[in-house]
Amino acid sequence: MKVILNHDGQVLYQENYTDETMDDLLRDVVWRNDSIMMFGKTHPQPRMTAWHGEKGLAYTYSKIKMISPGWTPALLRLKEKLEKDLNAKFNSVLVNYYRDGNDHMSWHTDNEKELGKNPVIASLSFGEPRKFTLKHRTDKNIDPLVMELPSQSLLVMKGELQEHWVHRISKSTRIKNPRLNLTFRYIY
Ligand SMILES: O=C(O)CCC(=O)C(=O)O
Repeated sequence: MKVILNHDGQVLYQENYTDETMDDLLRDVVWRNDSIMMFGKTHPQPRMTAWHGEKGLAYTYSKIKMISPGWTPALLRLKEKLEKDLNAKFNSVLVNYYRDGNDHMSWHTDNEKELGKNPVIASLSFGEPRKFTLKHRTDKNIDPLVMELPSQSLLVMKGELQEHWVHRISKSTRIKNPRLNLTFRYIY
């Protein structure tokens, strides 16, 4: 794997990590239908989301509590490959499906307390490449890191990255095709 960033945390990257396809990975995914609160109003999330992993495992973000219905066969295959290749443990995956370029994810960090300190997060992308940006939280002299994540690529975030950096998937209204992203995590 290539080291893309090694300052206040690490980002590793590998193109063509897997042969799994978006169609196979979407099979049996149980979609959620949660709204988020923004400025006192509820809005549908600007993407589709699902939560899989060990059956019954709970994860809360943006005040939304999700309970895992178990692994799908394809997600379990990927989890096992990642564990072997990265020498890490994963018990869950957050599934984000961006229907087109209007769907997005705003600046945030994966720092929920269930993830523990310095989590290893393995992010796999399928379908339309989208722009992923990392921005340092406090040091304005560091340029943001912008990457296009192609289909079947793997990006790993680890070390202190979630403490010091925020990330997002920006809107890109000319994009008409969908993208699937899987972030494998370990929940304590
Ligand atoms: O879709 C992506 O690549 C980013 C997903 C993400 O930021 C997250 O799951 O925390």
